[in-house]
Amino acid sequence: MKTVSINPRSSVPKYSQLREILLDLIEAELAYDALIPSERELVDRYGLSRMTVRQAINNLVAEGRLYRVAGKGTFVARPKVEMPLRLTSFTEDMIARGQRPGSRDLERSIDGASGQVARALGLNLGDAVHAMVRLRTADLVPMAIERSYIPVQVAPGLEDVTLTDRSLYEILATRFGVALDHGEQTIEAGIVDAEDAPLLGLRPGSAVLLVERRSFAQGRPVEFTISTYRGDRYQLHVGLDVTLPPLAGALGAMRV
Ligand code: 16G
Repeated sequence: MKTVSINPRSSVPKYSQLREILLDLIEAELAYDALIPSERELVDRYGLSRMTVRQAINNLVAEGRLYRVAGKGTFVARPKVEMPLRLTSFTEDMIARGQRPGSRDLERSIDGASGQVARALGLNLGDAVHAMVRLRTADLVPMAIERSYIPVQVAPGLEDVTLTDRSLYEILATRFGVALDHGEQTIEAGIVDAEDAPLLGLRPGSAVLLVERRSFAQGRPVEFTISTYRGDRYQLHVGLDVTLPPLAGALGAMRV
């Protein structure tokens, strides 16, 4: 049921009730980048304190549903991007969404594999790997930071190839003949660290999704990437199947 006014007797905190009202307003009436009513208007309209109104708005900003522009007000954010659950590249994914993919090299080097990297790529400790830290953008908006490791043996000379606004997967395929055919990914919640926050345009302590991906070519692990995705811009969506109880058939047969 739609909440249209604040119920002072409800066990639901008032800021949560206002959050629901604002979400309804966003979904029913407001387009992306539309200005929402000011704090003052919301205080007057719903008979709430300024603190309560601010808390509701702060929560929606933290969730990525609203964004603030200093001196202008609070606006409706674009819908979140669904994180692909396929072995797709950032470039392909953004192009499929009609957005312009971008990539900026933050660091490039050849390093000795650390324990974690060596385990992920099936290498010995200290084996040479290309280490790349890239800021990924969509329509110039920062979306993710990717820290990727590729065995030097897999792509000798990759250090001389610029990755600015280019696709690593495409370069691996076209220049090094590496066709990725399998991948695995772990996704967990995290908090952005002080180094990544300004690059992603986030406040320190904001939520992020930490994604670890290993991708393989003909059974061999060729890429290990740890990505930090903005929690306010990404969400996950998965289809769910029903698991039929394994004994259902047998029980049915017994009843006959
Ligand atoms: C995706 C992958 C990342 C890969 C990159 C290649 C996730 C979580 N990560 O962002 O592992 O390195 O694509 O993209 O999806 P590119 O070919 O555009 O450089």
